[in-house]
Amino acid sequence: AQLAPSMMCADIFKLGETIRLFEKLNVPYLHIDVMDGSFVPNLMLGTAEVKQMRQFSGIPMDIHLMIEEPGDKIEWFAPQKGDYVSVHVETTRHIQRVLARIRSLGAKPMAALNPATPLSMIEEIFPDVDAILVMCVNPGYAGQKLVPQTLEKISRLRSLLDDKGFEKVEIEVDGNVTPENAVKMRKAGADIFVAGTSLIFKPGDMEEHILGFYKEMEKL
Ligand code: S6P
Ligand code: MG
Repeated sequence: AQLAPSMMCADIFKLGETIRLFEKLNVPYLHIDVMDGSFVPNLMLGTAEVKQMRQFSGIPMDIHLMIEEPGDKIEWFAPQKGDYVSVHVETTRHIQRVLARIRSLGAKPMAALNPATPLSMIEEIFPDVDAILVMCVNPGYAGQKLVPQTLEKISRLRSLLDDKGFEKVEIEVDGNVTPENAVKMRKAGADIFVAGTSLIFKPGDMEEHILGFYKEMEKL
């Protein structure tokens, strides 16, 4: 199980020390939520934040583009080898082209699905992705409640991928990943866990939250 802390949930006044802690704990990705105020009802992180974080740290990024027609904006984020870039099937009309562009830039392509979007939307693009992002809340905000039927969706997706020979394609989950939900999500087949206000950006010691997560995952 891998963690991808959601940087929009971080305290911007402590951003430097928070990222240094992630480096110390070998956190594999920084999850970057990009929102355009059109596909989702909020505005969030942009190119300046991504650029500054890259200059500050070498932790790979997991860039989650919640924007209309992301195809011509991929380069704005200067994807690097080791990064994931995810685009939503709901907003990307020629998604195979966009996924191929992400790969040609050296990054790992990922397709994202809202809770209400059926898995049939991605069945044809398994060869084009390294991961599928199953949204477990409707995107736009942190601090929302899990849409319960997404748990069963994760296990259905895992079986579908395995049955078709795509065992290597990872599943990322995003939204209300509490310690309890993370266990259920892991059992359903999730590999990468976006950690927001439900898991690490909450009261208490962040290092303990992160180590506690990995300890729970090891037991499974
Ligand atoms: C939601 C966004 C997410 C949130 C994350 C917050 O639109 O894509 O990445 O930042 O879900 O986590 P939590 O634990 O507050 O739901
Ligand atoms: Mg996200």
